[in-house]
Amino acid sequence: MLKQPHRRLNPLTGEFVLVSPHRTQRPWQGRLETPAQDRRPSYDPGCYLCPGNARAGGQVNPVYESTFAFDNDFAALLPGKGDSSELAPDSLFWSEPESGLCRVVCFSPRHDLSLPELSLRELEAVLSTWTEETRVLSANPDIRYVQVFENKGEMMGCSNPHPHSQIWATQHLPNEPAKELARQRDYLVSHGRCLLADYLKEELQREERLVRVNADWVALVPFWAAWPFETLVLPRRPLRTLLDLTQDERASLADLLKGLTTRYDNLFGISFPYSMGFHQAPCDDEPHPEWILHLHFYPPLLRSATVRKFMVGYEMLATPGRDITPEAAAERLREMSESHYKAKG
Ligand code: H2U
Ligand code: ZN
Repeated sequence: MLKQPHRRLNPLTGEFVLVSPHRTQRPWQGRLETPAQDRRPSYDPGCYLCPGNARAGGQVNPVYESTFAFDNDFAALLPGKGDSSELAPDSLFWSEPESGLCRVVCFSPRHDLSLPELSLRELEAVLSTWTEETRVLSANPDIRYVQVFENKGEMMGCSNPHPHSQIWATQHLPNEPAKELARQRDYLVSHGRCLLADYLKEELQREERLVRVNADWVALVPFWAAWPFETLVLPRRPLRTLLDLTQDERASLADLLKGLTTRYDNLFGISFPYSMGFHQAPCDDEPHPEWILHLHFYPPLLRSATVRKFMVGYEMLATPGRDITPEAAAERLREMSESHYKAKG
């Protein structure tokens, strides 16, 4: 076990993370605070996202029975190409129009069920909806990137407890996928192989950072994780986007996500907050042989349901850091049961 402070490189972004294992207060020795129990009704008449209710913009939701997708009533982007007459890509004052579409995807009519509490069939329906949304958005000639993500929990600034995700599709490649594109491209050019395929192969041999695997997918704590319980989900086959999954791969991804998110909830006995999302290849009509589809989970919690990690100070001004090692975090998640704490009462 590495005990000395060191830095690790994130090959997907080219950025370092500082690891200080000698500072580790082993997190399971910390007090387990009693979490606020979230007991929600299965239907909330005041919820903007429940079936049959009116949304904030006045539209009325259908009485949906599975997933439900709609245009965000307060979209951050507008469709079309934008008006560039007032904006200039000018050296120190660069500005240019950004256009796109924002969608909201409710996971289920149930107000009280988050991803780990859905059945495998319901989880598959969520994956199918994300896939169909990706299909339509990426066929739009004005769209170059489709970002599917879920922002979960009050701690992450999620505005509505009804389980839902968002999709923002944009004219330009956003920052994070742009870094990943450049790094994956460089790796393909210099090695003749995919960065994430090589990485997965190595992690499957080393085993120490694996959390949950099945026939088609692997969830692990990446070697370069910055968030305490960050995970990366990788396909065993080189898939580029959600459109490449077979029905079997969708079913096995549902299985993997249910297992992983159940472990997250069981870690501190709460509905575990996080931001998660898919990084798919850009939809710019290029083949993208460098790209491997993957999912990032970025949870903010560190030691208990109420002790979170703050990315502040040195991390904002210099380099993100962590105490608990990625290997220790993976071990903690591996130890977790996959029977959900709520089901146990
Ligand atoms: P969060 O994922 O941060 O909770 O955001 C929920 C989104 O749902 C948010 O982008 C949208 C908000 O604009 N929304 C609607 O489109 N209609 C509503 O009636 C409520 C929320
Ligand atoms: Zn609701």
